[in-house]
Amino acid sequence: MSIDTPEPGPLVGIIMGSRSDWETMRHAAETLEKLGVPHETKVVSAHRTPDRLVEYARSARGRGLQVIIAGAGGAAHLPGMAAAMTPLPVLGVPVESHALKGMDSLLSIVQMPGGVPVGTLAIGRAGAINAGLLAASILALADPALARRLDEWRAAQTAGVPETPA
Ligand code: RP5
Repeated sequence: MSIDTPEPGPLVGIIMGSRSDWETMRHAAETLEKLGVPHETKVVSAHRTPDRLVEYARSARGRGLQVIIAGAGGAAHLPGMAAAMTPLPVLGVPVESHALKGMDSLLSIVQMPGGVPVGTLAIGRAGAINAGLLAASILALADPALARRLDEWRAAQTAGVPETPA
């Protein structure tokens, strides 16, 4: 970017309950990077840093964010609590836990009470990638250039699938 064209502010906020979630959540960031979607990343724990969560979720829309991707493992309350405090769409990524392989994370995130939605993705890396793609699709509804980049991404994926297994 030149000095005349300031970097656009982040449109997607990627939050995660711990630094240990980054190995999974980096796939959401990398997906957005490939698609040219401005985003930010932050560790925000529902349990260990509740005040940081409140500040983040309540200020998200005012700061220009349009979608939040929240990843957490175990008793994964982060996506649901974020959704409780922002009108923005929240996409939840269940991080694979050691003890229960992410089933705990999945059930904690997916079983929201009616009225406070979290769009829940698959456990682990696939969920993080798809959260990035889904966030981009949401933004693409109002961004034709991004919609074209998504179409190109899909076409490249299709072209990369061989017809024979070996
Ligand atoms: C959750 O606890 C985090 O989202 C993480 O998946 C899990 C374990 O955190 P660490 O003990 O590795 O920091 O809050």
